[in-house]
Amino acid sequence: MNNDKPHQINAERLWQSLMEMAQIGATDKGGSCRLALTDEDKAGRDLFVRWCTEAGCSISVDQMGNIFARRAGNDPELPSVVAGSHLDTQPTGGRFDGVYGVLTGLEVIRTLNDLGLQTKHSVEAVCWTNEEGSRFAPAMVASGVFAGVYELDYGLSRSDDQGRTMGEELQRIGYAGQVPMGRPLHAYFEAHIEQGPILVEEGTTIGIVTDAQGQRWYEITLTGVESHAGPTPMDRRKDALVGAARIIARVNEIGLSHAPLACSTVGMIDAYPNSRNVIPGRTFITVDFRHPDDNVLSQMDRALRDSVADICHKSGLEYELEQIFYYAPVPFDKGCISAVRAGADQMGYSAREIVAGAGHDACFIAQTAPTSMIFIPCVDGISHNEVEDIKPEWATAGANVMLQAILEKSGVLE
Ligand code: HGY
Ligand code: MN
Ligand code: MN
Repeated sequence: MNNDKPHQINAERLWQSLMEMAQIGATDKGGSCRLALTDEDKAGRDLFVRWCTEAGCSISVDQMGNIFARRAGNDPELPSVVAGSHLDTQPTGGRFDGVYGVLTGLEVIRTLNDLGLQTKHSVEAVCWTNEEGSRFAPAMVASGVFAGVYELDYGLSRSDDQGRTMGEELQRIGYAGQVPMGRPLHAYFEAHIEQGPILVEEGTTIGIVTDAQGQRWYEITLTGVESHAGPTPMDRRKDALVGAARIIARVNEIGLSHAPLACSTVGMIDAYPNSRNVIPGRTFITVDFRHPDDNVLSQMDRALRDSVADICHKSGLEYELEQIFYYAPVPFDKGCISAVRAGADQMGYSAREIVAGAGHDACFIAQTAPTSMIFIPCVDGISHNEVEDIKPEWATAGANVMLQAILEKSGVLE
């Protein structure tokens, strides 16, 4: 650091990289669609690898396709300081969810190069595979395997709605790495847009993320009797779509009953045979529960199971209910949180502590390494929507805080 001002990243270069990455899988409404392990995801990965190679990094890809770009420190035996996120998006995703964290990690490396700084610990930028859990459920699979939450076979066998597995798709796009999963990290930081309204409505620039709320995901299949919409009397029906409708309403009530912090969502529904004059014999729905208190998440789980049993009993339906994803609320590392707070202070940014409402790869990496996150606002708090947007100065601020935190944790050699 020169006498009066802390080092800063190159704001224009970061913004240009964000805009160039946004051209890959760009949608008509200004968003991004790079579903995990599609050709668009491959193109984004290839661009990230090219940029990191140009920045002098060594590239390694592990068995789940996680990409690590390493700027060597002067003691290769020491565990790395890592910063990153994901490049895969939702089908109607935004230009910044995940991407911002990956390119912030790269921008820190580019800035260390500009400054000619040597660090004790190596510094790495990482792109985690399939954070979103949209094409391949559940979410955060590859960071989960890295952290030992899931076995490698489980991760590689996750399949999409066409039956293609992650392992097959990693091979197809050339990112089936050979590097074994998992290793010690000195620290992991993830910069991310908040994806909610708190920072932007307060006018606060930096979120010092102290915790992340827990999640439970379920898949529910209801089976009734397909029959003709005309001659079948109403009291003789076993209508799987009416049953699903009652459960969907109940899922919403469960969320509202644990206000203000609980979240409950049914995001997907399939009706079979999906013909306007056939009473649906089968429906499939997904349920997503979130809460910062694990006990409340358990109460919501109990309420769901009891409600599904009661609704199906009264509607004459069979059902299968499977929980496919769960992690408890995550407390991040005090030392990493302090490094983020100090970075915001050094840069003079407004900052406040905040709990992450979304899931992030950091939630699993926190189980294996000192971890925390840096949030920046997003316009109107909107994300998982093509209109997702940020101000360039927010992007710059988060990356400058990341730079200070990494300088602290990696040990700069004068
Ligand atoms: O679902 C989530 O919170 C994340 O976007 N995968
Ligand atoms: Mn994300
Ligand atoms: Mn997301």
